[in-house]
Formats: sequence, C-alpha cells, structure tokens
Amino acid sequence: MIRFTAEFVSSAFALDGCPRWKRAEVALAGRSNVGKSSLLNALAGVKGLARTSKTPGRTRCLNFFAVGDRLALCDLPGFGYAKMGHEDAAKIASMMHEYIHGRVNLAAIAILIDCRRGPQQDELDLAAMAAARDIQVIPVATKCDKLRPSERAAALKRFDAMRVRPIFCSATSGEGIDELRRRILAVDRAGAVKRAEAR
Ligand SMILES: Nc1nc2c(ncn2[C@@H]2O[C@H](COP(=O)(O)OP(=O)(O)OP(=O)(O)O)[C@@H](O)[C@H]2O)c(=O)[nH]1
Ligand SMILES: [Mg+2]
Repeated sequence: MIRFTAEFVSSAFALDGCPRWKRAEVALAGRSNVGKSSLLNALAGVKGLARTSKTPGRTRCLNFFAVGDRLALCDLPGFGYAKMGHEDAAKIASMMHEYIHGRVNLAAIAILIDCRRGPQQDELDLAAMAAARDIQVIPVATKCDKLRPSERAAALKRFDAMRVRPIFCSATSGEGIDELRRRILAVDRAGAVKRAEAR
C-alpha cells in the first residue's frame, strides 16, 4: 500500500478564502453524488474525513486537505444537481469557475464520472477548461463495484471522448485507489509554481 496521508485544513467559499500556501492542489471534481468525498476518504484511508451523503448536494464549499508536505486535495461541490435551488447552483458554479480559472496552485483535476454513465458535456467542458489552463486531467470512473465483469469493456468504451484512459475506482471495494494515489503523488508542482511566478 502506498503511504498517503490527508488532513483537513480549511474550507473556502471564494478564491480569497483559499489557503495561502505553496502546495500544488489536485481538485476532485464531478457531478453531485458521483462519489468525490467518498473517494477522498478512501485515498486517505480515513472514514468521515470528508462528509459524504446519500443526498446529492452535500458539499457546498471548497474543502482543502493537506497531503504530505507538498500537495493538497480540494474536494469540490458537485455540479448538475437538478433539485438544488437556482441561486445556490449559480453560487456554486461561479465559485468553481473562479477556482479553476484563478487558482494558481491548481495543478491537476481528477474528473470523477460514474462508470455506468460515462462523460457528458459537463465533464467534457470541464476537461477542456482544465486543458486550456495547462492543468492535468485525471479521469476517474467511480463506483466500479457496481459493474459486472461482463460490463467492463462497454463501460471503458463510454470514456473514449475523454481521450485519456480512466482509472476505474471504487471507494467500496478499494479497487484503483492505490493507482490513483500514485497518480496524485506524481503531480508536478512545476506548472503551478510557474503560473504563480508569472503573476
Ligand atoms: N457502491 C458505491 N457507492 C459509492 C461509492 N462511492 C460513493 N458511493 C455512494 O454514493 C453516494 C454519494 O457519495 P459522496 O461521496 O457523498 O458523493 P459526492 O460526489 O461527494 O457528492 P456531493 O458532495 O453531493 O457532490 C453515497 O451514498 C456513497 O455511499 C462507491 O465506490 N461504490
Ligand atoms: Mg461531496
């Protein structure tokens, strides 16, 4: 097992509330209820570190977790929750936009997509937005414990439009968690540092 420690640091509702540090950040992004907070807990090996819920729309702000000495994870609120009020949804969308466009520490985005669904326009737009800012995209196919072995090949095919092969993960069975840890720990700070210096 790969050593991976994560500790909650703080929450923010806007860019100016984000931690002032030199850590490179890896954001966990995706639709509401896709399993972002559960995956963070699985990565850290700590139940209840990030709050999870059966009800979509649980995470409403940016939650920062320090990982080792150089990195951090940011658990983002989910998008696309139909029942969320218009005002709340607009607030969250603008906060996410601000973070993805303006946060110099942001080095990579793990885009979480339910393996049974595959990427839709929202996720493809997010990947394009990240790529335009030179932010690494790590596609993650979540809840893969829900797939029968015979359904794997079709599930993988659904991710073709992402161009990068997704990591199949399950917070429940632990599949893919070590591989994702490895990918996160390999995220280079260089890009984020360069952007910070260019400001
Ligand atoms: N079977 C299965 N269920 C999962 C897995 N990961 C998460 N879930 C369930 O999916 C639901 C949503 O999980 P969360 O981790 O709260 O999802 P989220 O993306 O953080 O949701 P928001 O914060 O609302 O955007 C919960 O009921 C979890 O128990 C998984 O790997 N397998
Ligand atoms: Mg959450």
